[in-house]
Amino acid sequence: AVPATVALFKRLSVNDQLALLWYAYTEMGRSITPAAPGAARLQLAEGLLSQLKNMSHAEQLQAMRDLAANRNTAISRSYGVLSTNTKLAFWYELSVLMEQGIVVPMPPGYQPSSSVTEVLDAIKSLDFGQQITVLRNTVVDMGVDPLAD
Ligand code: 45D
Repeated sequence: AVPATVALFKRLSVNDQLALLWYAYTEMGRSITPAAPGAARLQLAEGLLSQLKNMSHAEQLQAMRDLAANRNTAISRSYGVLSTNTKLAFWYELSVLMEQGIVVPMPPGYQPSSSVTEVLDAIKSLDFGQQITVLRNTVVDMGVDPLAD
């Protein structure tokens, strides 16, 4: 079930991937919070997060699209060196910053596409541990590995 769900995610467009992560966060946020000792891990992503915080909303959105699309940018390369859990903690923190209006918020009244709803439903049908595994497998392949040739 996990590989099939990850495959569904990877077939989504870049916008839909971002939207999916957002809805996963809003639905799972409460259960994730206690499980996210992200604070310690986030120090490793601090430079990356402060660069994003200093961008305009349009630039932040572009940077997130670039991550999802594996576009080779400075941000994507900095992301690429993070560990998998730090990548998750980084996305989690971006969601929190979106709620605070520091990072570009979801457009008001945004309606997820049917593909997003489909992947979200597939994730919801999994148990919590599997949900985390799906999320790990989606964010781990984002960005660019600067050590790959
Ligand atoms: O205008 O360290 C669209 C554990 C449309 C434990 C858009 C853990 C157009 C160890 C593109 C949609 C494994 C539990 C705009 C950690 C438009 C540990 C924008 C786990 C504006 C950390 C969309 C942590 C945007 C976990 C900007 C499970 C969307 C963390 C952005 C999970 C979406 C984190 C974002 C999740 C989603 C984070 C930022 C699910 C982030 C999701």
